[in-house]
Amino acid sequence: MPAILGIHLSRRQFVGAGAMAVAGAALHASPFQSTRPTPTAAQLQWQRDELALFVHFGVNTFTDREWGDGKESPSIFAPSALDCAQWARAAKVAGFKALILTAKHHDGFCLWPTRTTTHSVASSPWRAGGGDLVREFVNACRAEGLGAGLYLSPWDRNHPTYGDSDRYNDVYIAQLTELLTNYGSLAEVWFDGANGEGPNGKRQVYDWPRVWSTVRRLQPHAVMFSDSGPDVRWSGNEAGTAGDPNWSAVDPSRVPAPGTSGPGVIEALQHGDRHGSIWRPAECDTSIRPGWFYHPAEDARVKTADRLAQLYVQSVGRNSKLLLNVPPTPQGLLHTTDIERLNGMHQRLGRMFGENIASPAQAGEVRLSRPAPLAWIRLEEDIAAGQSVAQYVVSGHDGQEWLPLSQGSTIGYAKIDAVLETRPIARVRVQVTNAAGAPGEIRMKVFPKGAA
Ligand code: FUL
Repeated sequence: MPAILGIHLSRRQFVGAGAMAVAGAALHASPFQSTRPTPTAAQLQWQRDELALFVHFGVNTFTDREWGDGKESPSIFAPSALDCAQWARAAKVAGFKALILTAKHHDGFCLWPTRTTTHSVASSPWRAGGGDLVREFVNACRAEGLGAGLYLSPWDRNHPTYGDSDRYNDVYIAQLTELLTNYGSLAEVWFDGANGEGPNGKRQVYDWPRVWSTVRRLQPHAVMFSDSGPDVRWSGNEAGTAGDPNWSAVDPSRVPAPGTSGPGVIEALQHGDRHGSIWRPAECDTSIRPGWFYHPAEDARVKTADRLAQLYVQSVGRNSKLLLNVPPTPQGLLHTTDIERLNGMHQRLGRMFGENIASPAQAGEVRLSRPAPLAWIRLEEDIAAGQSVAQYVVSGHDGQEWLPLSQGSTIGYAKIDAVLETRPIARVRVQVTNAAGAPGEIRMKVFPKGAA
């Protein structure tokens, strides 16, 4: 009987083995769930994209504010050189696989010529009122082979029906229907949870079942994001970092959808649930600048390439996805500093993870193509079959003995660990010491020190 639990056992063997000694420690008694949640094809694709670019653009870009009050005149919306192709090109070059645009933010101004309100680009001087920014955006994404997603704020500070629940719900569904039917296939639909109405503000009760069924019906391949799903959940902060551990499954009773209030909800969003019954992975959103919208005063406060590369490790490298906001200027272009930082991030990631020296795994152990001091180890479960690993240890052999390299809890799609050991390593192995289900083979990628 193998003394070490995990990768070199088949699923059947693992389940049959029950509680066995694991590298000297007993496997915690809880029995494996017989059926583990698994991702849909859309959730799998969403996760494999790893990086998406968030684009906050609208009347706030012209008022220098973060939240508009809905009283802005459409006449202020006048980007002088708007070029969605520039946004998509910058995203593509930097390794991003999808973009998500604020089709409508909380101020209610619509970036497409909707029939539901005159508060839209149709009333603006941009393209003499004949423009459709959503159209230009999706076309630009497609031209680069990137996924397109749309953010449609439920909170609407302009529409006169907001707060008259049934009437506004009809308006909201009409807006959603326009976006879901007129612009081809969408990768993601983003429902923001913010509401700043305050105690004396308007009370709107959203019809989420209707919203979700509308998206399912009209865009069956899109994932839906909100604070708590239904397909993708918020990671619980706007810093761009995932929790550790981070389970892709959740217990729906702990994360009422949508909403983030209530005891333990943020923690549940950050960490997911080992025993969760529903696959609902976490998305990490943050902005390259302090604000979500462009402000000239923040031109010197753009995140550095190093920080962005670190965010990749703390999001994608913790079984999540990074949605990085890069807001266009009032010209309608991404700022040159932001593009330079995106390119810098891409170059750093290329240096950090460009050379995998692991040969194909044999029974959880990989031989390195050359002995080297190591910088990073990337572990991956085959999440198409679910997520199982709850605790693992990675060791490296230097030709004489096994040395500890890293240890952690969950793996999921990817877990990236920095290696502190400085001696040259010739072989690397991973041992699973606790699991929620029968773990399949764990892929290991090993990156040497030096280049970064
Ligand atoms: C928040 C919003 O209030 C911000 O303006 C931004 O859109 C962010 C992504 O979500 O809830």
